[in-house]
Amino acid sequence: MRFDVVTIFPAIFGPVFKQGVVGRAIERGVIELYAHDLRDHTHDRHRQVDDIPFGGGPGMVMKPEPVIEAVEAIRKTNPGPVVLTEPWGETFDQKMAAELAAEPGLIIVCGRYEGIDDRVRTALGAREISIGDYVLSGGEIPAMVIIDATARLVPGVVGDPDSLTQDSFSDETGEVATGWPQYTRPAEYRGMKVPDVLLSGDHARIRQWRRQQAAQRRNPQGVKR
Ligand code: J9N
Repeated sequence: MRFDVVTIFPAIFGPVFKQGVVGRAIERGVIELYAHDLRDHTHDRHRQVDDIPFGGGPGMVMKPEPVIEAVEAIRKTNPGPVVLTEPWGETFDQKMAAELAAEPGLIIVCGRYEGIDDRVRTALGAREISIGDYVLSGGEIPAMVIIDATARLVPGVVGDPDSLTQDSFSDETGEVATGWPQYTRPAEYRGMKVPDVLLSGDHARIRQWRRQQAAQRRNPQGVKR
């Protein structure tokens, strides 16, 4: 799967995705990630990517031409949908990550300022996506969230396929959250002991304990549902 990002800060994507699971997947060629400088698609001396809003009001709006031209160039090699990161978009979740992971590619435009000229959305048939109800100063962090969550669902990105068959609650995407308390060595730390059952070797009891703990975590007040 190929990811292309259009941003005024392309340099910040390099270090973030050099690390970890996604970084290794890029090294292995399972996914590709390219960050494009929006300013490379301007035509004026000042490389201006924003302008004042028609109708007045505070802040600046991202100009349509550089974004549309950048995406048109990227589309020649990336057949995926176009996503605009905006605080008012559809809320990103695991289900959306799974939908996007089924695409051959994804093109993400990082918003800045008060928004992107709405002709970008209409001209490109783009989808607006939010990562949650809070206002960030730009779409770069949302783009990273979308890329990370989506890339992990691309076959071959997450190494251990065992994590998908574990007896834990996995949602419709196959992504796993165990939901039970985890412990590792040492078995006792500052007088705090790992629950005996986990050291017992009795796998039926362990499974039962984990199920009960996970249920309690999801519903700590014990509300009847
Ligand atoms: N969820 C979310 C996105 C944002 C953005 S995108 C561009 C500016 C702010 N804030 N919150």
